[in-house]
Amino acid sequence: MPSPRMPHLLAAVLAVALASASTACANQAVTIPPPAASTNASQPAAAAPAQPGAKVIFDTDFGELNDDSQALYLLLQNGVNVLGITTVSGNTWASEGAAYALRQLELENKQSIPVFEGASDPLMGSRAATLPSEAQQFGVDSSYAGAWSHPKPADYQHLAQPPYGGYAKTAKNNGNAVDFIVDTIKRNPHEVTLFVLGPATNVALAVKKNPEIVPLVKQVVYMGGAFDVPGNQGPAAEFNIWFDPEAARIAFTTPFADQLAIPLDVTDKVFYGKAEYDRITGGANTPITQAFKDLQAPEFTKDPKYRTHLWDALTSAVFLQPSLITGSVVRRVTVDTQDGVNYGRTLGFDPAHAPAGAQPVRIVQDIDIPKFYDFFVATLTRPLAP
Ligand SMILES: [Ca+2]
Repeated sequence: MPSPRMPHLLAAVLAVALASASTACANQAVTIPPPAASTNASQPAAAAPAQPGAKVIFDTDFGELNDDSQALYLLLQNGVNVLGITTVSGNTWASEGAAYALRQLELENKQSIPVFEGASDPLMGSRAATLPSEAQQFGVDSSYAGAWSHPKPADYQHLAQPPYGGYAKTAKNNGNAVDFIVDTIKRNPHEVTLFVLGPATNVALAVKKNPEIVPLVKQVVYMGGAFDVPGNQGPAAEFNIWFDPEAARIAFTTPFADQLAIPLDVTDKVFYGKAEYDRITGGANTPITQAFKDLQAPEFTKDPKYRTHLWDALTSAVFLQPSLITGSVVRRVTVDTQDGVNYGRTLGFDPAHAPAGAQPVRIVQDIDIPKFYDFFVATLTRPLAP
């Protein structure tokens, strides 16, 4: 769905990248992990975080104490070395995400972590104007459209409402998010895990502009997709993929050495409600637990039966504690980018019968939910990590 609203910079970058990337990508020497069978063995969660000091780039459509925010708390509270945060439009505008991320880093005394504002529109441009048509023709749920539900702010310091606690004193980094991803991976070859917690626009631009980074990425971890369950933005697509299907297709079909997806197949099974909220807020006050009280209490006061999912938070949890995974499967993955009812559907194929280009991705299907919540609550109720 091309759109005249595609920003000139993005268009230029993509045009240059697309012209050179296909052959460059094909020349990369990449180790593809062998297909693995489903696993269902339940293992006890380790007591200590598995990834202290791990290097992460956190690519995100960040909101105030939303699932991206909770995912960041989990990483930082467990000693992960977050090298930088790159924002992308999805649930929020990229500019809003930058403001919210800066504010949270200030709350955690982590102002040294740089925040880069990334792509404001999908590769093929905004579809905000055609949402009614998508809803009418394809059953897309247009009642929720993330960033497209409200006007884009003038910039990250002029949101419709200031962030919780006010605007951060720290400014965003004025560099380019895509260049930051590229440069950081080159400076830390085979060491960086790329978290993709929103639409994959920044990642797609990075691998198309600089395909030489592909074999240097240690791992890509996605929240996204719906393989054997319905979408949450209509019958076929999960929101992150639906927002920028072309970017998701580029990302999933890039021959990264190691790709891990946490899709709706597992996140649909994990509910967060007042019982979990009470566990987090029932103990000593910390800046984190106070934020939960200030931002979530009104929802539970209004409706004690309110519940939601934790999406991105599960992504951080299984990265930190892989033993939480009790069921997963490797499939070769691509994304349907044909205009129609399946626009944005993630397609996972038997590795032995997959179309050309689809890459192996480990898809998480089940986690140990009680152990996840023990880990989630323990992490979020500890004093702030130094
Ligand atoms: Ca997200």
